[in-house]
Amino acid sequence: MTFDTIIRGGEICTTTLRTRADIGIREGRIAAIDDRLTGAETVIDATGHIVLPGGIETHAHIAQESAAGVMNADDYFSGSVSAAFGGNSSFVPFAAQQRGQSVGSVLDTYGQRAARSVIDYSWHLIISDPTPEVLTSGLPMAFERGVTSFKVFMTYDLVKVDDRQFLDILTTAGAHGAVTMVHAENDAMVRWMNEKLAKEGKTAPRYHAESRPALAEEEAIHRAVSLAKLAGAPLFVVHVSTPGGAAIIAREKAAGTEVFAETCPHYLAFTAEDLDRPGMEGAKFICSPPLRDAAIQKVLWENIAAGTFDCVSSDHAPYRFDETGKFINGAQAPYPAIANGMPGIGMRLPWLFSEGVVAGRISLQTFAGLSATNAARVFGLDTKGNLAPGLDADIAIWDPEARWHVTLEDQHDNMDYTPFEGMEISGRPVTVLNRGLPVIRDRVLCAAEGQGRFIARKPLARAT
Ligand code: DUC
Ligand code: ZN
Ligand code: ZN
Repeated sequence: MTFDTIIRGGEICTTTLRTRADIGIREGRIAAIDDRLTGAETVIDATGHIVLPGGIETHAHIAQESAAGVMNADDYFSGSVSAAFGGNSSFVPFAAQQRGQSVGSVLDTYGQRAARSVIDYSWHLIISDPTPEVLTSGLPMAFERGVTSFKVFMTYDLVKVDDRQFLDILTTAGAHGAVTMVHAENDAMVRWMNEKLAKEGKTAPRYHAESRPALAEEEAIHRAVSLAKLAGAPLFVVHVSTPGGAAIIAREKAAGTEVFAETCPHYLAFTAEDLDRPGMEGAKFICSPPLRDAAIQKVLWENIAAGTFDCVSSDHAPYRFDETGKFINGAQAPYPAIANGMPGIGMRLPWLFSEGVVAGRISLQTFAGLSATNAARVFGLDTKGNLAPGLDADIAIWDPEARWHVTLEDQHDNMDYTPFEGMEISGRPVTVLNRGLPVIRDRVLCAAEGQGRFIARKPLARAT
């Protein structure tokens, strides 16, 4: 046999290619892309389907304690299964340092947690305690182990770093070609708003949006970019939710600054009005930065189409609608005490395909870039994110004609709600391969627990 598997008759689409051809897979890698390949043990008929690079999810909180110490609802099994049903063949969740913890201990902890994954994985290392030891030996050691991206928070008491610490982290990261990701919101503005709203008795979920104004994000993105420029280090701004933030990214990109960014489906699919659903239902939509309004959605879409955003990421932060998650501080907790985040790892790509490609807002090629190729480039997954001979056979086969309504059961995560419930979606991944092995086939899970492998990533390829 020439190949282990042939994917036959699909329409192959990458950022640079759109053609009808077969893909031959051998020993987990793409061996050939050509017309009418023959000679394989397994043939997957992709007639009428679109064959894309397997999605790479680069913003997900899996088996992670939140900034406030609440454990996510998904472990690496349920999180990776949900990701796979959503068209992803690999993901890069976070490994979060608790203050006082060594980097080695963080990576060991997450190594044990991630051993259950059904798809390949790596981590971005969240740094909350940049001691001299962490900076001089912890981060270089992480880098040696193939963890080539770090993340910092500019807000949240238990994890935030100040500007001086941020500069130190950027400097170390930049020296190694590591990308520093940032949650950019002005901490003092948010605290000041929380106090003001509390005094006015405004503690219902709907006030969450008001408490984290666009100004807080825009100021922090501007500051983060300035710090990164001063340090000469690459920066990735996560979950951009404002036109002002997007404008800063677009301007800096045009000027040649090494800045990257993402936005997330929930900013495009929902608005602050969802926080005002009856009773405590609005708690399901509490995430930070908060949901905004329809006007910003239009601008974010324009920026997606214009290339301001390298990725559209789920920011899957699953907290159940019960006392283990959203209401860990009580069923009527004021909004700042409600667990912060929304689930969506299984919906990122189906939603983006439907509302982006099918609705005519972005091309299929742009979709390939936003779902996988750009993430692979920025985060150093050099064997993934594209369809070409020699690369890992990480492949998602989509049925572009599928029409379906979202239900919780479809998500395959460990949540008790999906914010996307009932939405009509056009297009769906049916089969996902990771290193040539089916993870889901015809929408049935066929991967064994622990089939995923750790990906030792490369540094960002930097312009000279
Ligand atoms: N930031 C994230 O990146 N995810 C969930 C909540 C948050 O504040
Ligand atoms: Zn964040
Ligand atoms: Zn997040």
